[in-house]
Amino acid sequence: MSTMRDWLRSGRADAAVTVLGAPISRASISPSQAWSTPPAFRDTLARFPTWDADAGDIERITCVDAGDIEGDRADTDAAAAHGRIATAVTRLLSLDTVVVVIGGDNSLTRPAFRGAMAARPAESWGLLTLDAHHDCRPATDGPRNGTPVRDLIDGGLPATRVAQVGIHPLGNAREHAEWARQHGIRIHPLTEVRERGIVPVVSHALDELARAGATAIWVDLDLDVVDRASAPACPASLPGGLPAHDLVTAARLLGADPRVAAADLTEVDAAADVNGITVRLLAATFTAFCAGVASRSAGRAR
Ligand SMILES: [Mn+2]
Repeated sequence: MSTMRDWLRSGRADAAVTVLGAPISRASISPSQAWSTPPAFRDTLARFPTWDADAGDIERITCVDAGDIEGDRADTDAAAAHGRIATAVTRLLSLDTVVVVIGGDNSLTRPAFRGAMAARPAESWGLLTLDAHHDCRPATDGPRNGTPVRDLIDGGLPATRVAQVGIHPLGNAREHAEWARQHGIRIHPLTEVRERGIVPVVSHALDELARAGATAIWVDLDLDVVDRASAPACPASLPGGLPAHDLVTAARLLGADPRVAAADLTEVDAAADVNGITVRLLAATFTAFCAGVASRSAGRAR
């Protein structure tokens, strides 16, 4: 076994990491074929080794591919697929494994997070996003890829248990940014990341969530946080976004933190990619996250 694709295929039932594909795009505000991404992601893992020079051997831990939920292409909206995502996440997180959901558009974060809460109700769940956007639009037309954070807060998640890293200065309407700030979301804009560096900012955000009482953290990695030159397949990525290496570094750091129980990687539309740039970034981000999980205390690795 030498590539991440082989590692994913080597699946064991009691794996440290479980991958779930969520091929949905009906809830995307911008036209998207994000349903095409999970299979492209798996193929691209063949380009990545199971050894991370910064974090060590990923094969110290095992992985299982739980496959894809049935997507939303045959449906008129994402509602039924959202239900399938919640059910699948609840089932998988009932086991002692770190779940990684591969989207699909960012609307999946709401049902996935709710599924996590149902699986482990004794935990106080927190949400850490790397996203150019607050995703705090009102769900006037139902849950979309721009509404999950507001949906979760309106549904009872304390806003102080939400931290957002990489908010782009040109990515949000004023009223949505004000909603986020007024409700108490911990906001770390791109400019702060540039000044302080990605590692101090992500570490700070994790500590803020812990201080707010979070005992388990869901990480939402919306790849549109990254500069459009490195994430051309994300419908809403912008010029001047996060450098690709900052996302990879953040993923490794987050994977290594035992408070992080699950993650999603969203908003990549593989059908719109340019020379594999975005799907390879997706695969690299996943690989770094797994390297982080592998570097957790030896007692938990298996
Ligand atoms: Mn988003």
